Parts: sequence; C-alpha cells; structure tokens
Amino acid sequence: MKLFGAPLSPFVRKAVIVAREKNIEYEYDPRPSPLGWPEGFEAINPLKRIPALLPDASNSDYAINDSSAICAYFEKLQPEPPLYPQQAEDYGRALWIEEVADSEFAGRVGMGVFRPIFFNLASGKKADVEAASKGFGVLSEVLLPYLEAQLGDAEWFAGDIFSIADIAVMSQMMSLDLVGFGLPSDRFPSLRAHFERCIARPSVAESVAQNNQFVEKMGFKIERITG
Ligand SMILES: N[C@@H](CCC(=O)N[C@@H](CS)C(=O)NCC(=O)O)C(=O)O
Repeated sequence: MKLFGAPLSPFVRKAVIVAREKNIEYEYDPRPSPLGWPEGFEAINPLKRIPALLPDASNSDYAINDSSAICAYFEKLQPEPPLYPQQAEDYGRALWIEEVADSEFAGRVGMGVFRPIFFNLASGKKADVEAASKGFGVLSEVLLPYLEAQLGDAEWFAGDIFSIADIAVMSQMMSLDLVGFGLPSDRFPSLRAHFERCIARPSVAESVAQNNQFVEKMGFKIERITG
C-alpha cells in the first residue's frame, strides 16, 4: 500500500493519523504537493489533490483518493480501534463535523491563514501576517464559535470515542498552530482543551513532531500571533 502527499497537508495528516491509530502500514511518498506535482501524478488522482492512496502499490489503476474515502477504507480494512461511532446519531454527527472541518473550515484555514504565511515563505517572500490575521479573524466570527459550541464540555465531538470528527478538526487546528495561530483559550476554551487532548495521543504527537521538524528544516522563522 502506498500513500502520497506532502506531510504538511492537513488532509494527508488526517489519513496518516488514522493509519497510525490502527497500526496500518504503508509506503510513503511525500512528493506530491500543491507546490509541485511529480510527473504522472494525475494518472493516480485526476483531481490533482492529496492525499492519494494505492492499496496495491504496484497497481496504479486502483486508487482511493480524498482523505474521507481513505479513512473510511482504513476503517473497513482494520476495524480496531473503531474511529467511527457505532450509534446512528453519533455516527451521523461524526460525519457532519468531519465535513465541516474538511470543507468550509479547511478552505478558510488553508487559503486564509496557512498559505499567506507558509506558501509565501516557501516561495522566498515575506510572511503576510496581516492577511493571515484577517483570515483568522474571519474564522473567529462563525466557524470557530460554531465548533466551540458543538463540542461544549464534551471530551470528544461525537459520542465518547476519539473519532474521525476529532481527527478532522484537529488536523486543521494543527495547520493554524504551525503558522503561529494557536487557539486563544480565553475565547475558545473547549476547542483549546480538545486540541491539547488530541496532541497528547502518540499518533498525533508524532505528526506534531514531524511537522515542526519539517518547518525547522526549511529554516522558516514563524511568529506566534495568537494562543
Ligand atoms: N477533500 C479532499 C481535499 C484535499 C485537498 O484539497 N488537498 C490539498 C492540499 S492540503 C490539495 O491537494 N490541493 C491542491 C491544490 O491546491 O492544487 C480530501 O479530503 O482529501
């Protein structure tokens, strides 16, 4: 099995954390990235997005692309520990929160906050802290308050297990944190505590360490703006 995609992508991170939780082994090709696609990658994913997965590394005709499809495939492949709640209401809620995190929230995190800092630095420009702060301001108006209220004082987003909902939300929060926008605990205490709970898990802590190392290796100095 072979997983493709740059390690700093929140969607790749999501799939990697699910694989780690389930002890699923795979070869890893970190090259495909919005900053550059290896030749022929579109034969695997015509949408030219990451992550992409070849369940059989020698058969590029059978690919599973999109983090949600890959994570659901991993759940069937290795049901233990379950990362999707059993009970219908919790299951539906987990998929909904995953969708919020992966769609509107991800778009605003990626375009509004992550790219003005990280992509600018990666292309030799100055980090656009002003644009990113504006982007974080937009997130703070509706989506962060919505997620804060949805979590409330629960430990996890859907039922009483660490699930795909928690992994999807936390993967986006890690992108914010990496470029200096941590969750302010005075405004978003539940989300902040949730983030801390998530990164205390070995599967997530490994991603935090690898992501930090990656940024350090690139030599980027990233200012901490919030949190
Ligand atoms: N819904 C997809 C989204 C994947 C996605 O948008 N990945 C980004 C990287 S974080 C990408 O490949 N973008 C391609 C581009 O910007 O050209 C998933 O969950 O996998």
